[in-house]
Amino acid sequence: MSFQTDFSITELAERRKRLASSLPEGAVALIPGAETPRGSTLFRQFNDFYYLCGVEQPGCYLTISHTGESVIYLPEDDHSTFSASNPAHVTQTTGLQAVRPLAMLTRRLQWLRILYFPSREGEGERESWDCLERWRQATLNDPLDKRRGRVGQIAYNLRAEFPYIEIRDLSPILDEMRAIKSESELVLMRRAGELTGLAVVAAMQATQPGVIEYELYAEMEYVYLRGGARGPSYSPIVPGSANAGDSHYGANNCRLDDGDIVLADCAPDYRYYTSDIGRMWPVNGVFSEKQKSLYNYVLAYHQTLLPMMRPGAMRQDIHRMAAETMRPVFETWEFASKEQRETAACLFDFWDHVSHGVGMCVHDVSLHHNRPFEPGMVFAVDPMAWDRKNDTYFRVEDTVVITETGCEVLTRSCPLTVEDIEATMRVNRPR
Ligand SMILES: [Mn+2]
Repeated sequence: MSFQTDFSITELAERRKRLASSLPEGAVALIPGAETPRGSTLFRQFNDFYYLCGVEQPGCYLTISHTGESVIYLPEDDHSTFSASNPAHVTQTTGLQAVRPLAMLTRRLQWLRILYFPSREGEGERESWDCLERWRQATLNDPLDKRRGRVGQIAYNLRAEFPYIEIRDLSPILDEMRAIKSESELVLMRRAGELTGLAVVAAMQATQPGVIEYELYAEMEYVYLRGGARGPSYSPIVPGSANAGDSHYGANNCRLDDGDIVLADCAPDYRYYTSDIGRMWPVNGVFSEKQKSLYNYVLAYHQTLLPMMRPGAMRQDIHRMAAETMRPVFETWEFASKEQRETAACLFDFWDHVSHGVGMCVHDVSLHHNRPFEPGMVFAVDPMAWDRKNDTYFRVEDTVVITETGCEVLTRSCPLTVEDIEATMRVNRPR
């Protein structure tokens, strides 16, 4: 496929127009697309590029001038559906104003004074901006490697080749735009959220003592693929009790035993959009009293946070208000032990209940951290009782979108309460 079908060409044109209106006179934005895949993997476009024009073809560039003119530069590759030798086909399909061969791009740049270019690395398969930053730092610090990533390398080359062009950061403009999801983006995010929840249901129903963590992941991936997703949007995290404290555990190769609890943190890449979830359930299908008391407490915290998600709310106020609401609940809660009570107390000081943004990648831009919530912002609500000292860990994570009046939970297809989880696990359980 060369061109997406999920957004109208009018909506894509409006995005480009909005970007153009953020540029000063005479400036041009340059957005690089993803390169040709190195292995036998399906090509996946960079998110920013896809967001602005929907073209899925390796090695392309997009320019948007402050007047709104958008031009796509295509590598000269006659195997492609989209080809610079058939400009009418490209412009009619995409709504872009012009198509040119890639060789003409440097000529276009020569005359520029101000160029807007992303500082963020392009997000591709299973990639979020934060993991890309870590990768870029690691390779740059390696004295014999020094790679910068595709986008970083292009920026470096532009500075070397056109030292007189002032290069400004395009990423904050794109972050602003991508942080607020349109209705057509939310259609995809609802489906991504639904698949995320249904996949956890499948994993719950396949759980029994003796199962290996990766078997549960396999159940989830099956649901993604059956549902039309290309696979997971990040490396799946399916730790049993022994590994639950490691929030980025990914080996998924340990056996789950009677009495253990298991966490699933996994979501699909569904037509360039994703979701995020964290659910925990008992391997034997029934929460012990001890597990139940802490799980229910974290759930109560979660259910205190959700109604506070509405337009105009501020993250730090919500953290404070939730702590105030939960303080008297905590005082009278019957915890199973002193250690458990200490673990639960961690929630008051946890700083990330209203967590990262979610969108085209699982750790999407997070503009809701320090400004009032707006309709269309999507993020994870993820209260966590995480006690390294006592080696216990409980969390309940959902992805929500802010609406005009409150919020909508995108991952609500996944059971949440002890009763619903246990009832889910009784269905089709192998005996
Ligand atoms: Mn998360």
